[in-house]
Amino acid sequence: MKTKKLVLSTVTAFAFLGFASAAPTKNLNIYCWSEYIPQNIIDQFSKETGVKVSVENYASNEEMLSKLAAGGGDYDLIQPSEYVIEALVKDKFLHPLDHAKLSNLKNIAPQFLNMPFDPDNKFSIPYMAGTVGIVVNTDLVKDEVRSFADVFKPENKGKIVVLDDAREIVTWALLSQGLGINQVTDKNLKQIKPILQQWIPLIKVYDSDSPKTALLNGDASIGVVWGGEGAILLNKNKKFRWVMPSEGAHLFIDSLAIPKTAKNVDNAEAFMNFILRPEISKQISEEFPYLNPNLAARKLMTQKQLDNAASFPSDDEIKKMQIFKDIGTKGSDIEELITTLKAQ
Ligand code: N2P
Repeated sequence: MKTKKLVLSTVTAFAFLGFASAAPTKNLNIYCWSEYIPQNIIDQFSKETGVKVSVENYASNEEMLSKLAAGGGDYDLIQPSEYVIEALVKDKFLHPLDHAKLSNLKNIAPQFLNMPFDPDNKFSIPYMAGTVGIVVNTDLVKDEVRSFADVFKPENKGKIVVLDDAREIVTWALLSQGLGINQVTDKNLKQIKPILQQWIPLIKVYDSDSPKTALLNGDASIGVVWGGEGAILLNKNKKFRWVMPSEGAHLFIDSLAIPKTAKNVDNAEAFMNFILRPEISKQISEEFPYLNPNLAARKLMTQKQLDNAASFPSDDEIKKMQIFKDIGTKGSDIEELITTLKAQ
């Protein structure tokens, strides 16, 4: 008898609330890399869930971090790379994930789960992985290109497009000296400074959002770009060739994570689980052909997609790749170094 009364009053309370105010808008604020999450994926999610999604883009991890540090934005979902997840976990900035809501995480290849930057994926799920390599327009560059050293030759002055990313540029110079990509010490920065002083004046275009554009419109004939951008170029025209730099490359793992300050955690987790669906993840790869860590999605992809060397490096190539680690305050040293050299 008592129970029944309680149930009845709960129902009445719900009905009352329902009439008293309109259903609250469901929101999700995403802050992500540009050219990475297709608009039609956002639209499908909104249609299915009724969640109103707003998206803001950034072109580098550092741009995202400085906006977060300045207290800007009101984000529910961010998309940092591995070394930034590592730093944000250290800083206790991320919201722990409810794995009960992430049933599709099982679709991710084991090699991309439980990585050192986030053991047990407590705070992040892999979105896409990839590497950075060289694209050559073989109509315009006739010399054999195998390495970063071959790109940054005086003959290529004014023909080069590169990512506008200090950590990247410093990495290529470190690799060219046989140094590890995380060995960012004062001594090594001193060693690579003269190399960068030769390289930087040769560069024509800096573009992290869409480095393919300069290669497509002829502003550049050779470039150092994200794998997914290279893959798009290979698909567009046979004159473009992808080269894995002989000095080495790095493997990036870009993840989705929820800031502690997020107001719409449930919607953020729902979006995570949505993009982990094989059918959705496959569609993401169609527009942005990176190294898709989702094995179930790969099963739905064509052989042509899987054979694109810029999207999917070979297992041997991947094994040799290093992964960025958080380098703490050395991060600002390299920003300063590159800014100074660009201005010279
Ligand atoms: C997508 C950028 C790729 C992110 N436009 C590289 N970490």
